[in-house]
Amino acid sequence: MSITEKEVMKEPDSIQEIYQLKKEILSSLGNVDFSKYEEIIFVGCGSSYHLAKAAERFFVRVLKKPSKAIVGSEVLYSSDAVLIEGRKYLSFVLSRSGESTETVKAAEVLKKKYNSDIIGVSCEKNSSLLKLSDLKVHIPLDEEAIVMTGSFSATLMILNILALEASGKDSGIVKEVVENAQDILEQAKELFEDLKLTDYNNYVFLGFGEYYGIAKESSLKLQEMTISHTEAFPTLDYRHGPKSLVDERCLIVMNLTKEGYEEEMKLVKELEGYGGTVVTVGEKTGSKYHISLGYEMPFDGIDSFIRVLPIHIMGLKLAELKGVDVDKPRNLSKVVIID
Ligand code: F1P
Repeated sequence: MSITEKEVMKEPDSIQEIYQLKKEILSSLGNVDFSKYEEIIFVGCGSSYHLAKAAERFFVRVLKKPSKAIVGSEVLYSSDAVLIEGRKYLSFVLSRSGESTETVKAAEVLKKKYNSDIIGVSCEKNSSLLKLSDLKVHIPLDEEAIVMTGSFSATLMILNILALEASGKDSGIVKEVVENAQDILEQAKELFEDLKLTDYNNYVFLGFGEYYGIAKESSLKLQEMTISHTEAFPTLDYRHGPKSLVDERCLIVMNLTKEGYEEEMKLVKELEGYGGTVVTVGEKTGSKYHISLGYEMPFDGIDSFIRVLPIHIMGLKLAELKGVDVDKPRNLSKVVIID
C-alpha cells in the first residue's frame, strides 16, 4: 500500500484525533477580538489556497465579517490589486509545511507593508511560518505524502470550529460530521469501485460557497494524483458555457447544498441528458451515484472539510487504474521553495 493510500485510509481517525484536540489547538486564539478588524484574509498556495477559499466563505457566512482568500504569490506580486494599505487586517496564513516560499514571504509582506496581525496555521510546529506569526495554530498531524489529504480536512475543520465558536455558535455540530467520516469513506470506496473511472477523460467538480473551494481542491487533487484533465466551477455557473464539453466521457462530481438543492438537481438531470455521469455528494438523495453524508446540518458550509474525503478515494482508484504512483506525483514536490 502506498504512503498516500495509508494516509487516506486513516483520515477518519486523523480527523477524529484533531477534533478531540480542538481546544488545545485553538487555545492561542482565545483572546482574538475579530470585531477590531475590518477584514479577515486567508493566504495559502495550492491546496492551502483552496483551504483558504473554503474558510473565507465560512467566515463570511458565520462571522458576518468581510473575508478574502488570496493566493500567496498575489500578495507578493499584485498586492495593490488585493489589499488596501491602512485597512485593519487579520491574516490567517495557511501552510501544511510552513515553508512554502510564497506563503512565508506573503506573511512578511502582510506584517510589514499592511501592519496585519498574523495567525500562522501549520502542521509543522517549528516552521518558518509559525516562527514569524503573532499567533500560532499548530495542527499536530504528520503527513508524509506529497499531496495534502488529512491535513487539508483537519485544518479546515479547525478553522470552521473557530468561526462557529467566535460567532457564539455551538461547534458540537461538527462532531456529527466527524463521526460520519468512516462511512463516507466506505461509500466512496464502493462507488468508485463500481464506476469505470477510466471510461472518462474529463473530470469536473462543482460546488457553491464553501464547496467551491472544495471543488477547486478536488480538481487539483485529481490532477496531482492521476495526471488527469480536471475542472472546477461554482455549481450553476457550469451552465454558462463549460457544459459544452459534457458528453459520455465526462464525469461530474457535484456538492449538493441545502439552499440550492432544487436547482442543483435540475442541473443533474440536464447534465445526464447530455450523456454525462453525475456523482452527487450531499445530505439528501441525489443522482444515481450518490454519497450520502449521514447527517443534517442547520446550514451549509459546516461540513466542507469532510467533502474532500470521497475525492481522495477517487484519486487513489483512478491512479491505480492508470498505473500512476500517487507517492511520486509528476513534477511535484512536497514543498515549493523558490530560490
Ligand atoms: C502547498 C503546496 C501543496 C501542493 C504541493 C506543493 O504546500 O502547494 O498545496 O499540493 O504539495 O505544496 P503548503 O504551503 O501547504 O505546505
